[in-house]
Amino acid sequence: MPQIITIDPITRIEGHLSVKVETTNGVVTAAYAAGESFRGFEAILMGRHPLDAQQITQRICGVCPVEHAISSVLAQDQAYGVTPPTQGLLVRNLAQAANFIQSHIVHFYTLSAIDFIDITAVLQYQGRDAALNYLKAWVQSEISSNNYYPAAPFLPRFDGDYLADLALNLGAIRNYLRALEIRSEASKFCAMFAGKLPHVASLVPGGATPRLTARQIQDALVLIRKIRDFIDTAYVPDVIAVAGGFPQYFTYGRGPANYLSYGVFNENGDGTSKLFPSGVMLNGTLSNLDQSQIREYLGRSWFSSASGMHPYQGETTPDTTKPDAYSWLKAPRYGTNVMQVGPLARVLVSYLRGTNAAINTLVPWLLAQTGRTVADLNSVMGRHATRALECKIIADRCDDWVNALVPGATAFSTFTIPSSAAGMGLTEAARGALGHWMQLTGGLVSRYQCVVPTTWNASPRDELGQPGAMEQSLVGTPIASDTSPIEAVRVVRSFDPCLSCAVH
Ligand code: NFE
Ligand code: MG
Repeated sequence: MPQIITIDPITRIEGHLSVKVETTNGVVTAAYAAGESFRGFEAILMGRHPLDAQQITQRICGVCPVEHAISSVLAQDQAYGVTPPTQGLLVRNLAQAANFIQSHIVHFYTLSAIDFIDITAVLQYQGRDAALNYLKAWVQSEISSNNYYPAAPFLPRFDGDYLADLALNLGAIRNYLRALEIRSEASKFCAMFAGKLPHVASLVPGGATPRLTARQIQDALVLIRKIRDFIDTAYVPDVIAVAGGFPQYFTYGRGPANYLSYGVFNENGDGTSKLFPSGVMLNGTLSNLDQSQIREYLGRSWFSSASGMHPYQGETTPDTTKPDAYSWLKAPRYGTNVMQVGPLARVLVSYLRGTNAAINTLVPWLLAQTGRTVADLNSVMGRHATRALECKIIADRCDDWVNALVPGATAFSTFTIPSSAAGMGLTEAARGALGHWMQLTGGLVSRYQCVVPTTWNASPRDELGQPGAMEQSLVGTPIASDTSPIEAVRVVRSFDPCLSCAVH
């Protein structure tokens, strides 16, 4: 008889995810990931003015609002037939890049690293750093209280399952605290271009509204150099150290070898050149993206709408009584293929395309540092490591984009809104491929469908019975303790899931 372990809620992710795994002899043989809330943003948009779309869709999430704004304005650019000027592309790239950077740093340090580094190492800290001494006192009081906090898995029951090296642990703990400050610097950097955070103000169809001064551009340069220094001296080395301490996590979390990237960070006006190119990998073979292949299946999802529709035809009608449904996520597929999206997909597609010089250098460097092959990156550690590499590549490129800004230049092209139109905005969010598909009738939104990164990764089964990417990745994971299934949670967290986005 399989043992059933339910982890509900999964902490240190965004939104509400319940994961149920079946284990036989301590190894996962099946997994079910359930998104636990309905939000209804696609329904909220019906009948509204389209210029509300980039504001309303940002409220899908407080972590990746910028990317929803970008997706929406890209859909509107296409519907209105408008192309932003170069300054507008730069401002959009910089706002979006800043959001990736803060998201990746938060994901590693605040959400994931404490699954791997030994926070109790701080008890041996003897220096005078006030923040570290504060943390030391807190850890001491937690341990003596004997509270078993799900958010703080550093209690004695997990002894022996963390990095053993005291210097590495203390360094990572120091960086955990620095990461809080760098995250806020990245958000400040974002707000320089996007007006405010979260839920930015300046991104509009046709480009962006800021007219930057030379002083603002100079300030942005100072900030991005500080952020780049943190990525180079803390984030990337800490991920490599964690990878070195947990080699088995290059074998846990293997998902389908299918990867989807819409491509992101336009380097020219028509979007044909991107920092991370688009592409589809099916069982290792790379082909060009054909967005008409995108479908959303609803066989096991709580919706009564027609299943298997392209987002230009899809609808979102909730049905809480549907037999056999178990998730509020739809199940996006490429054709009928289950795809992984996210940093791993972007880095692998870019590496195979060979168009990004930094990736051409950094991927072989990563493999040499960790003693791994490209195939091993399809794993828990591969997801963490490619996320860190892409964070470095994006931050380094920001330096060039800031230097290309022209003080006082307009970032905006004018447009008129047609009565009837359609447009799609395909971009990438920190967690993967993000698309908005919009239709207008009588100048108002008559259909709006979002297909979101975590909807791809954490989707439930489809009508063919195929589990989603995260569900497949959990299979094969050894679980040492039924009451503390930390190994399964590490697999889930490697996807950086955001269920708020996924159910939208
Ligand atoms: Ni709520 Fe989001 C990102 C988007 S994930 S965080 O990144 O779109 O599904
Ligand atoms: Mg949707």
